[in-house]
This record gives sequence, C-alpha cells and structure tokens, in this order.
Amino acid sequence: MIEVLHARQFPLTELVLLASERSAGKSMATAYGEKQVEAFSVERAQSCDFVLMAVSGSFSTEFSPQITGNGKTVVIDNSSAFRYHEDVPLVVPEINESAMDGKLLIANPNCTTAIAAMALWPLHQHFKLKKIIVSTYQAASGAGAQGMTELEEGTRQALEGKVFPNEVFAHPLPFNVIPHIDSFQSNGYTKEEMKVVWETQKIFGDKSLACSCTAVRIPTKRAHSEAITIETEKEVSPEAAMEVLSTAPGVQVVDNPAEKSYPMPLTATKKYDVEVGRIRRSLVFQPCGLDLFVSGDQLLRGAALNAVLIAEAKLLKMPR
Ligand code: 11C
Repeated sequence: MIEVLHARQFPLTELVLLASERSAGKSMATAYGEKQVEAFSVERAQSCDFVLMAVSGSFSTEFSPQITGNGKTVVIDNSSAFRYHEDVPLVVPEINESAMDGKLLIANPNCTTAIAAMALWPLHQHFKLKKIIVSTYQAASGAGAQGMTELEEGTRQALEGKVFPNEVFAHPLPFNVIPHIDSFQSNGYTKEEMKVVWETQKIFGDKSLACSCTAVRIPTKRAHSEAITIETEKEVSPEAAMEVLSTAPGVQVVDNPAEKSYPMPLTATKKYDVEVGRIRRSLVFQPCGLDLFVSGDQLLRGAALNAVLIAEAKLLKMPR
C-alpha cells in the first residue's frame, strides 16, 4: 500500500505506521524513506485522515468503528469483517464509487472478486449479465507470506525428493492444484467461492445476479487468474465485448491467440490493470454468452491499489 501511495503520488503530508506493541519502535524502509513503527492506539489512528487497514477481521471488527467514531477519519478495511454489513459500502471505485458517499468505513473486496469484477462490470453495463460461472486459479501469495514460503520451500524440497510439511494449504501445493480455499460451507461451496458470489452481487447492486464459483489454489507465486463464462440478456459477440473492454478503466485487453497473447499471471504481476482475453462465444449460452479468461495482480487490484483508489476518490470529495 505504501508503494502504491508513493507511485500514484497520493498527496500525503505524513505517513504514520501503526502496528502491535511487538513491532513498535522498529524501523522500516519505505518509499518515503526510513520510518519508525508506532504502537497502535485508536487516538493515534484518529489523528490521521485515512487509515488503511491490513489487519485481521477480529481486529477490524473491534477497532474500525472506534476509529471512525470521531466522525472524520476514513477507514479502508482490507479484511472481510464488514463486507456484508448493510450500511458498509463494498467498493471497487471504477464500479460503485458513489456507494461510499457520506461513509467513513469502507470495505475493500476479496481479491478474486475484484479481479473478476473489473472485466464483468463493463460487460454487465452493455449486455446485462444473467449468469456468471467462475473457475479460479489462485496464486500462493493469496495466502500471505507464509503461503509463498510454503510454495517456494516446498518446491525446492520436492525437487530433492523430500517432503515439506504443508501448514498453510490443505495439501502440498508444489506440482499440485488444490480445489479448497478457506473453509467449506454447508452448501458445499468454500467461503472463498461464496465471497465471489456475495461480493459480486453487492458491488454490482444486484442480489438476483446468478453467480457460482470454484476456487482453486495453484502453484504460482503472484496474480490470480479466472476462467469466466457469462450468459447475458442482450446478444453479445466477442468483437463487441472486446470493444467495450478496450475502453474500460482498469482493464487491459490481451487477446491475440495467433501471437500467443492472452492473460497470464506472469504478465499480470505488478500491473495495475487486469488482463482480459481468450474472449470467445460460449458454446453453451448461444447467442447471449461468452467465455473469457482474466489475470490480475491480486495484491494490487485485490488489495493495495483498490484501497488507494478508494482513498483517492474520497479525498476528491473532502471539504477543503
Ligand atoms: C486467497 N483471495 O487468495 C484470498 C485472499 O477475503 O480478503 C484474500 C482473502 C480476503 O487466499
């Protein structure tokens, strides 16, 4: 988040780093130079205009409402604590920026949802989506730094014929794919899969939008990919979809199979835009359907960039 603030030249007057007592006093190299970490307190957080939360759901549940209680500090929460609260907007600024008017606590969506939403929203506006079917290919870093280590160390050990114990993932991830992200729900879907359903409906403001998802962890390091099938109300062709997507903010059409050009995690990594390609007529939903493939940097679009874009949009509407 700090890197994105710096890269986008967010007009900061002061950067305050707040963490637990354990980290307080430590020095941290940032894009703004060396900074000392301070111990978190509600009062110190309230001295800031914006608080970008990279914390657990339980921490956010306890402290986000306390911080915004001063009636002025904006809290942008990356956890899932408030995503489904009626009175807390869940925002992708390119889609539903106005949902956060007058609100101080704003929820940042799950990364898998945000990446799909970037491609789906422009198509929804032009062709009205009826059904969305998503299959994901999610990178190890979606599970944090420990997930990355488990993939990297595990791969090294596996190549030497050794076994590295899996703790973060349900099974060893190297040379494997795991159709299990987060906990299983009573309907047989995982929480990660249901987040895509609930959050897409909330961001698009349409609870009746039919959506289902199969979420799969794959042994890549960064950037999530998703194969998406849509059925639309209006007739849609790949050419018309491509035209719409080529001018959509936050989207880059990467779709030239003859040149082996399509979205991939390696090319989407560290990119602000979500790559969209492999756009073709659905063989199932005719003539109102498409298949497409997206890759997006989940640490950016699904977290840091989206949070900073929310802050930028809020800042523009603040009284001077
Ligand atoms: C993953 N998408 O890849 C998850 C991580 O709801 O913010 C993000 C979890 C969330 O494991």
